[in-house]
Amino acid sequence: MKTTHHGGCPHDCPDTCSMVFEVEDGKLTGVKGNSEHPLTRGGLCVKLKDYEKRHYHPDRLLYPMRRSGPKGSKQFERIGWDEALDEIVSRWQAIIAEHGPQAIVPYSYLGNQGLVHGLNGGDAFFNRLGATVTERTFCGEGSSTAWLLTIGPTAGVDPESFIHSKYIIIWACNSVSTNLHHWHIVKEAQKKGAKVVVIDAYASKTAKEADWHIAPKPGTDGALAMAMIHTIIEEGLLDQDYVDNYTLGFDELKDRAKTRTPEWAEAITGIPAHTIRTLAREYASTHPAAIRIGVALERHHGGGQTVRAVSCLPALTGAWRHVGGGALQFPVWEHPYKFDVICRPDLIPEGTRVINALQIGRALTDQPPAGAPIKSLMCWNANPVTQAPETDKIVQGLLNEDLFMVSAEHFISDTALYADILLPAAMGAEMEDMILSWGHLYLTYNEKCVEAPGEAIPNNEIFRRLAARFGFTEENFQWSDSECLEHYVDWNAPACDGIDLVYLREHGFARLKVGTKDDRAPHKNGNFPTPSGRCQLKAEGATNFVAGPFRQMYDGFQSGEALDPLPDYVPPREAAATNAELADKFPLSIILPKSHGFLNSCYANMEQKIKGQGEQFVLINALDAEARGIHDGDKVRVFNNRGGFEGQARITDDVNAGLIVATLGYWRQLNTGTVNSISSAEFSNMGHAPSFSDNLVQVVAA
Ligand SMILES: Nc1nc2c(c(=O)[nH]1)N[C@H]1C(S)=C(S)[C@@H](COP(=O)(O)OP(=O)(O)OC[C@H]3O[C@@H](n4cnc5c(=O)[nH]c(N)nc54)[C@H](O)[C@@H]3O)O[C@H]1N2
Ligand SMILES: Nc1nc2c(c(=O)[nH]1)N[C@H]1C(S)=C(S)[C@@H](COP(=O)(O)OP(=O)(O)OC[C@H]3O[C@@H](n4cnc5c(=O)[nH]c(N)nc54)[C@H](O)[C@@H]3O)O[C@H]1N2
Ligand code: SF4
Ligand SMILES: [Mo]
Repeated sequence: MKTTHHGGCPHDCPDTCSMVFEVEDGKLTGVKGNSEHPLTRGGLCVKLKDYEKRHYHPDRLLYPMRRSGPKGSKQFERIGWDEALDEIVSRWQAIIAEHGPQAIVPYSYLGNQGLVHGLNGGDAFFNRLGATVTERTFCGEGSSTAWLLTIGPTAGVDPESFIHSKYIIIWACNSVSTNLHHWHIVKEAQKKGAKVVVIDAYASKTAKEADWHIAPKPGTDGALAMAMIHTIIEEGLLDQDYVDNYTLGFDELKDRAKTRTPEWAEAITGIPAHTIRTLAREYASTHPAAIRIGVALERHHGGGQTVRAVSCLPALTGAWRHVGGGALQFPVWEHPYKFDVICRPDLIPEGTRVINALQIGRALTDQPPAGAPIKSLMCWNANPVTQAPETDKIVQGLLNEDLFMVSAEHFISDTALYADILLPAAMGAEMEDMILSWGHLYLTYNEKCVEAPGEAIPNNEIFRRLAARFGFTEENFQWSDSECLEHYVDWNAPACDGIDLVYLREHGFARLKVGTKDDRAPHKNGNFPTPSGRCQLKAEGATNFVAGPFRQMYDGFQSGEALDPLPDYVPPREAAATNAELADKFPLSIILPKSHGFLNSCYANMEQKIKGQGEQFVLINALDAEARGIHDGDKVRVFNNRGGFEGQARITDDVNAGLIVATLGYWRQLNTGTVNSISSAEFSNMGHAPSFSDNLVQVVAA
């Protein structure tokens, strides 16, 4: 007999689709999008539409394993759970006795977005253990720092309210691939007459469907935004009343913007001055106007400042006055999750050191952190060998015989490959959870409806068992998954009015009580949740900090380093225009965005998904290809001082001369290097954000 159950897509994707699991004879036999969900609308994406195949994939990790050959040889032998956990505990106890608990480093990210089994599942455990704190700034922390300084922790425009917008700017977001269920709404608005402008460094799938594609050089969007500010002020396109009543620092911003002319920006961005003026005029005079701020906007040296400049625009024009006007960053700010209960930062011993996940390669090799040597790494919900920068260093570090490495995984990923102990983790339909969304305003429930195959268990059970072996008695480690859900959400918050677990179990999802898409205009009358209550065009006395709902929740990092109180253009670290010496050797800029057919590195090990996505390709302009004797379809090598990878050249006008594009996710064990072999682990200038879009390379025929 077939039964259906409510699911939530656990992947790191803003859409957090509400799904329907179909179960027959105790097995997951199909998945569908929930047709009642206003965003999911009955459809999933190409990655998830046959999610059951991932559950029962022949390569799925089913049993605990111990390494039986050299590190990285992929030789493992099956062991039992007790044996695996006993070995982990005895190795850790020995390490703690000799070096202290900070010699142990946890490493996780959003591979699973569940409140219980996701990002923070292991934090409470490792905090209690006294392990090193790993700061997670993969995604959105620079943008969040900028947003908090300017707008405050608010969702901004409801993604659903875009249906009312008449002017939509999608800024550095490839929605067709990465935010599909928002794109449907944008398309509908377009049909109703909205103009859709996509600002993307190359002609992405989304840019191709826009009414207007504007392609600045990567990392120069800050100059474009500043020139828009200049034009809006100089041409009197302001909503002076809104500016006077609801913003802070206008005179100073006006002063700053005086010299940031469209002509100045043309020289930096490559966008003609008259185009910038047209964009500014259209944007300021068409209401409602909404800006979707893509995560990619932060991924270069000046990323934070760029997001600040962009975040000022809707206040200058009064776009916030209208339903469907303003800017959208992460709606997760309005979700009432209790991260302090989930992560238990209160358990972190005072003075515990912090290392950053993006710089794990350096920490394991040439730049070890002060204090205890790193003797053990436990990785779950993350695959840094494929996803983190400077991967050659990470691999070098993981090959160290002296590093005791544990991986909890679904597959033997590029990272799990180097583990000493592998732990099989349960997947979507095999565990109860609520899935957070950073892309909409719904709570999403996921029912456990099948047993995990083999001996796989959910992450939270792994940490419960470890905590029991260490004798940890905190209540977090005693709660069942259902009890965790009771404690992890602030059910008494106004946003949860009328919503509880009983409701969620019955309906699968619930919209937070934060207004409706047809009436929500949260900053119509200012009401910005900033210290001043105003949109802070100027943030007096601001210092750099790491903001972000997904970071480890602790207050340890405040760099103290003063930030420019005003937004401005901050040039890329690696670009022909700003680093001539480096560009001499490595003349091409490269951007490394998401693949349409993979979810970060997930699915890039499944034959059908690789077939759909195609092999690793390198988009290159005819001018650059000709200059290097490269023909369409040739195998090319892309490299710089940090490393290299290979891909198939696709000669195309989709990229301008001087820029190449290669998408992310392909597995290193199935390819020659990956895109992150060349990327830099340097932070961008706010929130310790990554700089994946700020790299120079050379390309040659392989
Ligand atoms: N070049 C480049 N690099 C990038 C980016 C980019 O745009 N360009 N983007 C960055 C961004 S935005 C992000 S968010 C990061 C993402 O970086 P990661 O989070 O490391 O990416 P994933 O490939 O999704 O890795 C998640 C891993 O967790 C495993 N997993 C999934 N669910 C579970 C579970 O329930 N339990 C356990 N134990 N394991 C599970 C999956 O099998 C997978 O191997 O990558 C960053 N890296
Ligand atoms: N199919 C698919 N969907 C995903 C993911 C995935 O891996 N695959 N990953 C999920 C995750 S973790 C995240 S964070 C989101 C990210 O979603 P997006 O923010 O859409 O991320 P990207 O695709 O990396 O980048 C978006 C666009 O920004 C452009 N871009 C890069 N640098 C610049 C720049 O300096 N200026 C401008 N103007 N454009 C630039 C790229 O060319 C790209 O087309 O997607 C999520 N959804
Ligand atoms: S990956 Fe994103 S679009 Fe695809 S099913 Fe999951 S939440 Fe929906
Ligand atoms: Mo991300």
